[in-house]
Amino acid sequence: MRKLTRLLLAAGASALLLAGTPIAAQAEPHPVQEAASPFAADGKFHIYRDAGYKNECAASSGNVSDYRNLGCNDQVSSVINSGYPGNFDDVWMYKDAGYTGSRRGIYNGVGIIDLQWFAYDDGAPMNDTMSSHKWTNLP
Ligand SMILES: [Ca+2]
Ligand SMILES: [Ca+2]
Repeated sequence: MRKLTRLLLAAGASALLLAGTPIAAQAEPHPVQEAASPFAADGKFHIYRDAGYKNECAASSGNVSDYRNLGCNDQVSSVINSGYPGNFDDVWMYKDAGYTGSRRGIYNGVGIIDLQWFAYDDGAPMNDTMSSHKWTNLP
């Protein structure tokens, strides 16, 4: 039991460490270029119920204000931003419907294979909590 607690604490600490900035490819000197190749641009933000880009729920070229309309509210565990590079090619991911609550940005051309290791900018865990997303231009 003590070991399990320690593991959970470690996971929580990792999530906190990864909070606070828009998500780009990890540990790459040129994140956008490095990340672009695995995901051919199709103009859409892909959300998946499971980690590893499995069990796709939706691929949206527009904003989605409530994931309940997609049938995967509070279920998303991996995402890919394969929008066309250009204006409004980044995405805000929100914990609550209506583009509210905790949020975290993801740059164009980036995928997150497992959200359990990521947190919103305020430190809240991202896995199985997303409820809306909106295209934007991240700084
Ligand atoms: Ca899930
Ligand atoms: Ca939610």
